[in-house]
Amino acid sequence: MILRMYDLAAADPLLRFSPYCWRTKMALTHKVLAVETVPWRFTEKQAIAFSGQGRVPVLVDGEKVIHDSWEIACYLEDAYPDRPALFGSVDARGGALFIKRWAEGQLHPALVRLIIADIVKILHADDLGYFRESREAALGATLEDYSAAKAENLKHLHAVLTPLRLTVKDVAFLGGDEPAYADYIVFGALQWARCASPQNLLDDDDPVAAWFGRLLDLYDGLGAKAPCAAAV
Ligand SMILES: N[C@@H](CCC(=O)N[C@@H](CS)C(=O)NCC(=O)O)C(=O)O
Repeated sequence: MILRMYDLAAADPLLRFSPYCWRTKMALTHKVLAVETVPWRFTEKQAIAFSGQGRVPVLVDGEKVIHDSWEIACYLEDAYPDRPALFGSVDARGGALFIKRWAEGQLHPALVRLIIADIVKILHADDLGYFRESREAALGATLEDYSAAKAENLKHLHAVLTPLRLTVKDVAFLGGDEPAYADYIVFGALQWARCASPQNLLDDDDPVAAWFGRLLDLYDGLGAKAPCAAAV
C-alpha cells in the first residue's frame, strides 16, 4: 500500500522546503516504503485537520494517521521491522534524539537567521501574510532586521556545525558506513536552507559540504534533484 504524506510546498508546488518533511521523506525512502506526497501550504490547516493539529509532516498509512516527524520515524521503525533499520538499533534512538535536540535547538535557529527573508520570496501569495505575521511576532523583529547581520550569522552557523564537521571528516555518516535517521535529521535542516534560499552557506572544502553531498546523492539523488529557490 502506498503511504501518503502532507509535505510543505512553496508557491511552486514542486518546491518542498520543510526540514521536518525532508527528514521524513529520507526516512521513508530508507525504509523502502512508497509514499505519495501531497503539497500543503501553511494556511491550508483544514486539509490536515483530520490529524488533530496544524503542522506537517502528517503521514497516513491506511487507517493510521501520525504527525510529528519523530513520532513518524518511531512508527515506521516499529511498524516495519523487516525493512532496513532507521536507527541502527533500539538503543540508538537516544543518540538520534540528542541529534534532534541539537538540530532543533542550535542548527535550525542559526539557519533561520540566514534564510528567513528568502523564505518569504518563495511562498504562495496566500501564505505571505500568515508567515510574516506569525514569524515576526515570534522573533520580535521584522524578518529583514532579524537576518540583517549576514557575515555574523554565517560565522555563527559555521561554529554551530563544528561538532558535525569534526565527526564527518572521519566517518562517512553519523550512522557509520551507512546513513541513519540522525543523518536525515541534520540533512533535513541543510536541505531546508538549500531549497528555500539561493545562498551558498557551506564552504566547498568544509567536510560538512562533502557529507551533505553524500546525502544529496542517496536514493538516486532524491535530495539533489529536488527543485530549489532560484537566485533573483
Ligand atoms: N515537531 C514537529 C514540527 C513540525 C513543524 O513545525 N512543521 C512546520 C513546517 S516546517 C509547520 O507545519 N508549520 C505550520 C505553521 O507554522 O503554521 C515535527 O517534528 O514534525
